[in-house]
Amino acid sequence: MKIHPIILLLGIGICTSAFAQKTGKTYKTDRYSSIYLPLGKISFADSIYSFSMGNPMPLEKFRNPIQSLHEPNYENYHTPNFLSIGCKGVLELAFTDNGFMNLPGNDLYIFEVGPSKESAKIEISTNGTDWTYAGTISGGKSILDLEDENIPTDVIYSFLRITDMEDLCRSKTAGADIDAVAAINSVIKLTINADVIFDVSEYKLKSSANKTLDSLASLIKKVDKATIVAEGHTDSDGSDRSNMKLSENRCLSVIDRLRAILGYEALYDYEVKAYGETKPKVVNDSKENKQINRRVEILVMPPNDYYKYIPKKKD
Ligand SMILES: [Ca+2]
Ligand SMILES: [Ca+2]
Ligand SMILES: [Ca+2]
Repeated sequence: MKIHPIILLLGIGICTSAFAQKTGKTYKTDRYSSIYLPLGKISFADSIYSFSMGNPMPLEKFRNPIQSLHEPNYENYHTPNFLSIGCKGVLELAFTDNGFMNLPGNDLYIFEVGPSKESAKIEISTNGTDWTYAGTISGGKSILDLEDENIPTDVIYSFLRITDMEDLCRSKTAGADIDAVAAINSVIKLTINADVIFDVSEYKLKSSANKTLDSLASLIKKVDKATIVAEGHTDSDGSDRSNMKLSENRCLSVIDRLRAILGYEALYDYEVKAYGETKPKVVNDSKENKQINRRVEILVMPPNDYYKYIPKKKD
């Protein structure tokens, strides 16, 4: 018998207008416009996954890939605070403290700088190996709504690839000029090994779980207002029904503790998604694999009312 995941909404309506939202931040995109990012400086690409300089190359001072990471800091065309990727250059970026999804509204913003807006192809990936076309930036259009390419709405991506499309190959800054890459719809996802916080088949937290949940809470605190989703998963031992119940109870234990640590007055909503054994990460065919499947995944998402502040795309 197929058992559907149990989804409980534990959120309490919280009046937020009186509170300052310190995580979200507005960034200037040019002299006249700006963009609001719900997760502020967490939103940006964090590390270079790979970089293949195009040909012709830009001047040497514009070749430092690190300049494409973190918050935008473009000053002017002569100051090398950005990376020019060269004609047909390929830059692969990784998001390490956040991921991005196709959520309502625009999802990605590429800070392509300098006087000429060069076109580039954008692809995205969950694992850095399999890539999906996500759109093209060109002629001043730097924003992408993943909905336009029918990107699924339940997948978290962690990699983004930019490929220069050869608009301006003979220039001091040949190729697309990347100052920063932002995930507008940013989420944080963390996985807890269930064995670390629970005894076998139990849902009461072990006393040694405190340390794990404390450090989880301090990560969550990077976001001052969010929906925290706990997703519970088991291995395939035991019945479907008992595993569903176990994963639900474990999520509730984790949420109860997080709530206590983060404070009941904090601006978080909580949600539990129990999946039992229906979504294994790996095949349940060995002791090691079963341990990988026993887990609680924590998703930290800015709540829906963040998105209404994001400007709608113009074109
Ligand atoms: Ca980041
Ligand atoms: Ca979208
Ligand atoms: Ca930069």
